[in-house]
Amino acid sequence: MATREFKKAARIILVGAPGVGKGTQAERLMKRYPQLSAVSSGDLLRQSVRNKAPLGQEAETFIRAGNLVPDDMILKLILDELQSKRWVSSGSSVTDAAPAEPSKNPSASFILDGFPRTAAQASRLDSLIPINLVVSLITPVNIILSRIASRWVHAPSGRVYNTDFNAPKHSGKDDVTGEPLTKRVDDDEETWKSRLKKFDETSQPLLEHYHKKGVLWTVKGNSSDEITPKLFQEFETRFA
Ligand code: G5P
Ligand code: MG
Repeated sequence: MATREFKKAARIILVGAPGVGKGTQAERLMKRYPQLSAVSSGDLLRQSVRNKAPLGQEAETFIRAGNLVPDDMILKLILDELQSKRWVSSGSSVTDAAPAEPSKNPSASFILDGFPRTAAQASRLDSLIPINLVVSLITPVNIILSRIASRWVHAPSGRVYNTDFNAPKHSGKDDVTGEPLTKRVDDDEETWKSRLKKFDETSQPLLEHYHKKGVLWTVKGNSSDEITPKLFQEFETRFA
């Protein structure tokens, strides 16, 4: 795939139901636009669980139950990550009244996958850095459900596979490291339904928050392959 360059800094959030393809689209966008990097709040949490960090141990109960982890917990994790990537300055806190002027340099472009998840988290993020595009990804839930049982992940990197859609080159093995693939603890049908219920409860106020700011854009499709070209087209218009 040919790569493309941004002319403006893109600060993007991906919002969508569990399994809609946020991680899949983030990966495709990073391949097309090498200036982009992505942070997935779910990957950060799972890494913290794997490392047996105190925050991860607390978060695990919420993740296993398909609930959202408390705002303070996720905000601390995200703030640390944004600061370590220098996307926000190290002096920033989530209580700052107004964010510092963000870099206009296209190399300061990023995607947040799965954060913020609630209007309260969005307000806290506003106090750190202004987002200039919120992508709401929509696929019918009956289509998404069929994907969940076929998902396999390489836990250390967060790379995602699917035995029907994006199979690894060698069955059960990560393409890059050859290490074994595993299932996510929250990928059984019951837990997925709880995650979906949470999404239904929290996403409308979240999207409304960004609609009011004029940065919300919605894209629909029955598959990731249908959505990707629409995303690329929109990114061309806005940032390239
Ligand atoms: P996560 O990790 O953010 P979810 O539930 O939001 O989890 P998830 O499951 O990671 O989202 P996704 O990234 O939207 O889904 O989807 P994906 O991985 O790209 O695609 C799903 C599968 O379908 C893959 O196997 C992929 O290959 C396949 N696929 C993609 N497209 C297609 C297609 O077109 N066709 C087919 N057949 N297959 C396809 O959050 C996890 C937990 O962390 C906590 C919560 O507890 C949450 O439940 N958390 C937070 N808590 C509070 N606040 C936050 N901000 C939090 N963020 C995370
Ligand atoms: Mg994901």
